[in-house]
Amino acid sequence: MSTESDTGPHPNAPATAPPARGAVTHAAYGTVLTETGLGVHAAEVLRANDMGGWTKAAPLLYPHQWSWDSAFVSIGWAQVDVHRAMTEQQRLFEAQWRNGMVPQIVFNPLAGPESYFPDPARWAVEVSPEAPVGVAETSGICQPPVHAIAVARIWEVAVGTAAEPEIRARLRALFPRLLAWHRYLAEQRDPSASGLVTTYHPWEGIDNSPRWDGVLGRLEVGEVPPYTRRDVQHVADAGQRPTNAHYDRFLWLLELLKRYRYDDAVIHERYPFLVKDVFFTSVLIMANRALLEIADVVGATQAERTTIRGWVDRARAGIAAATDAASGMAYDVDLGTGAPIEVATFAGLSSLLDAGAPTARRARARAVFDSEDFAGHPGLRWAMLPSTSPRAECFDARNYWRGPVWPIVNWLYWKGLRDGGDTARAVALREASLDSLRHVGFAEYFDPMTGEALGSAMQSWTAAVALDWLAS
Ligand code: 2M8
Repeated sequence: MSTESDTGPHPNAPATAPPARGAVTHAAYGTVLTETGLGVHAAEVLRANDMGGWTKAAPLLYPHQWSWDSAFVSIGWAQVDVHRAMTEQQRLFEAQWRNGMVPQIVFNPLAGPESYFPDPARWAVEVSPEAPVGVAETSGICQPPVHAIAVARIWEVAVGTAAEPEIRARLRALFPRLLAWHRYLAEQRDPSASGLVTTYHPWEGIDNSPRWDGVLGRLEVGEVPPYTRRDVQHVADAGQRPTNAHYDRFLWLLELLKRYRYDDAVIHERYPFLVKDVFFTSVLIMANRALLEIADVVGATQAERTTIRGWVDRARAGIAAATDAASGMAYDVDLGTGAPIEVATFAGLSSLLDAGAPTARRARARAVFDSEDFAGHPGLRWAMLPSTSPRAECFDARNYWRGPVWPIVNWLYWKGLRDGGDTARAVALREASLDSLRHVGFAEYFDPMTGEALGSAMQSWTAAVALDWLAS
């Protein structure tokens, strides 16, 4: 690795050849970028993955529009072209379901069935009367609701610029859809009004997290039509991806969701993967706080604001109830057993995502964050939050959500720390994150101990958070 100097011939030029447009290997970077170079290359990644109105999550591994990826991506686009940022969200919400759900994947109609598995035929969402008709095809589940957070950030960037009136008008048009999305999560995904969102599938965000091992282990897998995994064709080392046994379970759950016609009421009654998810819920709290900011911009009614505040209060109480007094960790609840899922992952620190959570609860979570169980672990290359505690038995430094650092997760925690007034910790996390990105590039995730880039290269949401951190 060579170090690019700020006083070199061209401030943005890497010491080796610049990454070719479309290059998808981590080695293409082979240099340590300056912050200026980082910004230039991050914008280049977004442009390379831009499909004209929406952005592929990654060049080969993820050739469609993913829900929470696209939210982060629009946070990145806001620093490049605020109009384009807004279009990203509009395109995604065009595929919103009638019940308000924003689908995990909006499929690229031009990509073809060979490009990614499972494809639209496997999801067959037309079995549900709630699925959208006449727009791009979608999958039948959802992902963490980062969208209002993204839209509030777009607004922040647009205020005081020539774009302000146009963005305000577009926000007015999007607001009812954002509200319907949050209502779906508050009502259909929490019929008992516990305050905690129920997730139905590992693909609802944190795919092979050890948080799901217990529930997946209990599943009796029925007949799954034959399938070919595409993901392992794109990631050099299959050991970084979920196992085949996990894939069989993911696909069996999909078969059940289809059998139940993606009907939330039936799913809550009969389905075997029902998890009260503390991370998903805490992102929703952050998103509802952002939605209140947007409500001011678009002149929402008092009744709408009261509803949103009610969702925040109920979710906050849900997280308080899910927090273990001894450890300070928030734990998901497995509705199959009623027991907390006591696995040490970043989700346990979810109270830090809610800037309005009680100070004592945040202080406990912050102490765990700084401890050797997480960002204070002495073996870490950078003091960032790994996906699973390096001290946990299930920790695996190179396997997907079982240990690696994910920049987008650190961005969420950075925002939660900053908004909650933990300024010094937020500044340190931003600096560590930018330094890691200068070394690692725009990898999907990286080894927390060595800093080795893993997963896909040119991952859109990684480039996006780099752009936002640089601007913040
Ligand atoms: C990963 O998940 C997809 C399925 O949604 C996959 O492995 O094929 C996860 O990291 C998920 O959170 C992310 O949204 C998606 C696209 O980046 O990739």
